[in-house]
Amino acid sequence: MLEESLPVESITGNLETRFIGQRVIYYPRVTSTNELAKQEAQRGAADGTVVIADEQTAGKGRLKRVWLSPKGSVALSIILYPSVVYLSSLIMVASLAVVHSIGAVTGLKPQLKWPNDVLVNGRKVCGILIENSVRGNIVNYAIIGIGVNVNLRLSDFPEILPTATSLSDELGRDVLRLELIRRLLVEIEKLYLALPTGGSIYQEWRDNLITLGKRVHIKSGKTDYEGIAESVAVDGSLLLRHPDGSLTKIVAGDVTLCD
Ligand code: BT5
Repeated sequence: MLEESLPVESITGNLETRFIGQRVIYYPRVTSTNELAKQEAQRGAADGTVVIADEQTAGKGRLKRVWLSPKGSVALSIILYPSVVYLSSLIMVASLAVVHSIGAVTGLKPQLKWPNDVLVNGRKVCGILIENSVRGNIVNYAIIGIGVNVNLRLSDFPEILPTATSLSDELGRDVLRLELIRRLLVEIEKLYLALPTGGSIYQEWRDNLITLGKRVHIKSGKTDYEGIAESVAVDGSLLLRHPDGSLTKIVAGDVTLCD
């Protein structure tokens, strides 16, 4: 397998960003990069600090689910201190940056599944977990956690085999993680810095969602919904049209496509 480790200088050296990834904290093996990033943020880490690991032993998904990230994955977390008005856009920033960078590095054409999955050929190749600490209107910190299945043989992981894929499985060859990581950091910064200009990121995110226009089943908390995923709002929530014509705004949930 390519690249057993990721020396910090190989990530930061000549990285074309102003602040994201200018400081990188690397571990061969951690519990969860998001957990470590939170600790760093509480200690006042610089804006844009990245925590990255070759392997996570307790990678986290949403709702206390497990995220598998063995060697060959990319697992990284970015510490940011955004204004509260941008918090709901961070998922758009992160997911579009993943789409752009996978596309640029591999030529594959990823798609987005609301709310936080990146798919290649209908299978999950990347999960994103954003965790915020907010008091009133003050953001203490926001952590963007990104896990990408880069050089993994999915047949080694039967528990996710039916729904997941990796870049190497899709391409039939390994991918340089370093190239993907550097590109991802550049893309995230570009999209993040463009947030105050408004508009375009929401539209591009919406246009990349395979979920829209489809009949879906959504589990949100203890409630199950079924209907047509009609649109998304600028705050990232999903607008679901029910068979009786009514509309529900869903802020978070798990989507299964019915067709
Ligand atoms: C996510 O949760 O997709 C968010 C994953 C975020 C992972 C990153 S890695 C860096 C940072 N540090 C962390 O500790 N976490 C973040 P969710 O939508 O809840 O999806 C979780 C579900 O995806 C699991 O219940 C499995 O079914 C499936 N899954 C687990 N590992 C997977 C993998 N490697 N590839 C594809 N699917 C996976």
